[in-house]
Amino acid sequence: MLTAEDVNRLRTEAAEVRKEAIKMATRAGTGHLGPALGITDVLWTLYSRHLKYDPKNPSWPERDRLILSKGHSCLTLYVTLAKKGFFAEELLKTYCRELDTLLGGHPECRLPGVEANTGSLGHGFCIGVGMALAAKVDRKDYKVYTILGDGETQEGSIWEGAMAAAHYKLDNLVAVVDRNNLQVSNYVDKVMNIDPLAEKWASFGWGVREIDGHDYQQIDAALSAAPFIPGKPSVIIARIVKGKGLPIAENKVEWHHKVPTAEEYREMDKLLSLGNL
Ligand SMILES: Cc1ncc(C[n+]2csc(CCOP(=O)(O)OP(=O)(O)O)c2C)c(N)n1
Ligand SMILES: [Mg+2]
Repeated sequence: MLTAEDVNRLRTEAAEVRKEAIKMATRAGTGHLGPALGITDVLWTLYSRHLKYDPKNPSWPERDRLILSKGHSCLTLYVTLAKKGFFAEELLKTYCRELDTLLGGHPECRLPGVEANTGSLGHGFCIGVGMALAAKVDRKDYKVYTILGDGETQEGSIWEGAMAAAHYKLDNLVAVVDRNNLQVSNYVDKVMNIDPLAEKWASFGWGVREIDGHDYQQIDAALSAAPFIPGKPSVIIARIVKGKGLPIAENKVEWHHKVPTAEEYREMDKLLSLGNL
């Protein structure tokens, strides 16, 4: 259970992560801002309270692993990793602005703290399944967390991975599905309906919880409770608002891959005190 002070701190810090991501996307003129803003609260809670890591030794063998399977949402992952000490915050300025930057439009494991190159949807989650299986084979205690999109679960590979994780009893694996109901150009249920999602995961042998992905108490409680069923992998279906925290972008399909114009930035600056670019 988080104290009111914990919740306030998480909220204030997550707001800073969002601001930085908005600035980075605006400066670069590119980025998947909506998808990245949506997962900020889950990401920040994970890195602040749950993941075991040493930013000075990113390949510490005992560390927990986080795989951003929906790799296009990397803006807020980059900011989170910088704020948690994996690399200098100064590097954030190079995001999609310098040839050979370590901070491209999709995450690469050349960057300290990134566990796998992701962006091709349906793959990161399966890499996470493999890492969780490796922990079992090696008798290691680390946990593997992976964040996937709801549209991403239309990929067949997700269900092969889900089946394998249950088969191998990977109770050290936690998947978070960003249930924002949107994908690239339309609503998920218009493109290809994935409901009933909780029942699907349960029928594949997973423990399932559904939460509000912006409620820190619920995020923290679900992450603390995993594994939900002994011997089974766990999935948290997090109801998320795509674009959360940037009012013009919230729940707007076009903000999947849109960034603020100079005019929009000025408008949002008045509301959010974003500061100079
Ligand atoms: C295999 C593959 N196909 C298509 C794409 C292009 N693509 C990038 S993001 C995206 C939509 C993803 O929707 P969702 O998983 O719901 O993520 P959200 O942005 O809503 O969090 C698509 C189709 C991709 N990255 N990988
Ligand atoms: Mg989605």
